Amino acid sequence: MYNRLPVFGAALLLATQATAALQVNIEPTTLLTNEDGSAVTYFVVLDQAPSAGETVTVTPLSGDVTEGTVSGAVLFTDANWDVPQTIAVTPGASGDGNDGEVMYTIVHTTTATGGTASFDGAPSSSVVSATNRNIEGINTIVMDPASGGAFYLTEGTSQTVTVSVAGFFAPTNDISIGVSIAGAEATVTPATVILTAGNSYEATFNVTAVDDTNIDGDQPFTVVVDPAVSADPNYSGQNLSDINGVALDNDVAAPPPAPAQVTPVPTLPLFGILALSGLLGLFGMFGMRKTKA
Ligand SMILES: [Ca+2]
Ligand SMILES: [Ca+2]
Ligand SMILES: [Ca+2]
Ligand SMILES: [Ca+2]
Repeated sequence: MYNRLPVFGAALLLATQATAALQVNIEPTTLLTNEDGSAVTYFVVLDQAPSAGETVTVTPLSGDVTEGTVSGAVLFTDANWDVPQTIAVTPGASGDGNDGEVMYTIVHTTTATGGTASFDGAPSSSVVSATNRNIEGINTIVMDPASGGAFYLTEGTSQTVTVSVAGFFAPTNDISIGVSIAGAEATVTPATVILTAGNSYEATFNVTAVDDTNIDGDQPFTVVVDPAVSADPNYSGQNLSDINGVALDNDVAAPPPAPAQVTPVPTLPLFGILALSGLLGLFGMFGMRKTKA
């Protein structure tokens, strides 16, 4: 299922590190969650193979577990070092009052055992900067997921985004939000999300990475989210963050042309022709002798 991700890992390597230093690569490095919302993910991968027999453990640590907790450590060996592994970030729930948008960081420690333990203490390419949005005591609109590895989409695959009202006061009018894609690497449908009393002010849109035929590598795209349009002043103009995604290329170079087929030597017919010419030659010699005689 992760057939594209080794190449993604290679892209990360190119993007973040050109030297031979051992490093743990992290993508994406910014995350946005909502209190009571769904978890988002990011990827971890090594920039080169550890030594034979070595096990590398990358452990994430949340800087604020009341606003976001992380899933457990991920392990790499020389067999899976280039296959990105997922870490999930679960947002801290509501119940902590109207605390606004709280930013915190997720750092990583790297340990290694076995082999030459070459990755022991290896640094990470970046910390992850996460933001958990408050939903209490305000009228707000949220998207889930709003960021993260869910938007690293292999060409041809989609991600559904749920848009809903998370305010304490129900809207008094419909809310419309336009969504569009910057660039040609993805599409979005529908182009307008409409929250109404009929759908309990919750609707979805889909982001799909375009399955082109270009061998163009992994390409970034942005889901542009327009400010909300509504006659309810509590919701009008609310401007949700745009979504940053990556279309993971699934096109590969055509294999080199097969070597030209060598026509098998027709040994038997050729032998026959040679034998026939030999016989004809003999007859010719006899003929010449007769003429001379
Ligand atoms: Ca909070
Ligand atoms: Ca809160
Ligand atoms: Ca394609
Ligand atoms: Ca492509």
